[in-house]
Amino acid sequence: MQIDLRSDTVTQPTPEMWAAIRSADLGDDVLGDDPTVIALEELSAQLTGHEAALFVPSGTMGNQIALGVHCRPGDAAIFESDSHMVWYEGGAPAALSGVMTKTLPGIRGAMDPEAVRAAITKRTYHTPATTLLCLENTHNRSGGAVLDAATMGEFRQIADAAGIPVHLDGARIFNAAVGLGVPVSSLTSQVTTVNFCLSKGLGAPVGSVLCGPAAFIEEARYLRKRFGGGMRQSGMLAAAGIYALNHHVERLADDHLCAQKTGEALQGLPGICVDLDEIVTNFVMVHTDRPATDWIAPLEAEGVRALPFGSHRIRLVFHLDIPADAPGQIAEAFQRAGVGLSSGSPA
Ligand code: TLP
Repeated sequence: MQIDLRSDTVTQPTPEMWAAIRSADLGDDVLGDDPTVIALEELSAQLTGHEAALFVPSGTMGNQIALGVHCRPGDAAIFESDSHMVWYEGGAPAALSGVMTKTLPGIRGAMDPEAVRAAITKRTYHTPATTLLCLENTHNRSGGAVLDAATMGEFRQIADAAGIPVHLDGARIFNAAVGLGVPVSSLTSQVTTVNFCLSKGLGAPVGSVLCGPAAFIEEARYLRKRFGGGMRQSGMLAAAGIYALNHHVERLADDHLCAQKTGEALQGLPGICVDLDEIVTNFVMVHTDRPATDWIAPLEAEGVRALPFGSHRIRLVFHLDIPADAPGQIAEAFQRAGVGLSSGSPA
């Protein structure tokens, strides 16, 4: 059996989740009467400590709707320079909302607060108005790194002082909460708006939820329609989301443990290096001596699928379809793949 560590997006619904999908009450969500979507939105708002919520097809759409509501064309928004919204959303801030991305380097996803303060410009004859600060938690390109509540609160204070909102790309905010051992609301209530994904570690097949003030969500609903994200009998997807929120949050700790054990099992293997201190949620970043792309096919031949994430880095993402005994198998696959590589000519 293949161990698919390409992403936590690859999970299949469990039998119980399928049962929840099959028995969902459906309506037409564009007409506003799908009871299961309404129930998911209410549950999401309650869990995150926000007034209202909107079910959207993807994390990308949730983030980009937020940007479109918070900003006007020509405005600037601040992002950590390795953030998903900058790297992996197809240039959407510029293409869809005319937003200028101001990027600041971070350490494990955390920007320097003083640099953030200094980057917030007011609209003058020369400078654009900076109208949004974006955060990402957990931080994908930093290997699932976590921002704690105090750090998030500090960014909120800086934004408040400048009179601008904070949007959180919380695709994996439940991993952050479980990793820190805190209720998710202690993180999500620090920000003006948050988008979280049901389709990642939570194990639902499709969907994300954008949460925020009621007036914001009303505008977001309008933009969702404009972006083509209005769905009809989407209660069947929302039912999977409700099931995931009720049954798959606590178990994220199992994925974190599996990641940690895999990191330990990979220690000392030739040709790779893993920093155990970097493993705080469900990601393991494997640093490779040879180009990361050289490893992918040999690993797949040994039963492990993974993605290169940078020239000499492979990302392993743990999720509910990965069995608890996988760490040993993964280490064996790396060992065997490495033997094949070292017998070939060096890159
Ligand atoms: N991330 C995907 C890829 O796009 C890289 C993955 O496999 O990790 N924010 C964050 C932090 C994300 O990691 C992702 C997906 C998204 C937003 C977008 O979610 P979707 O894929 O639902 O649009």
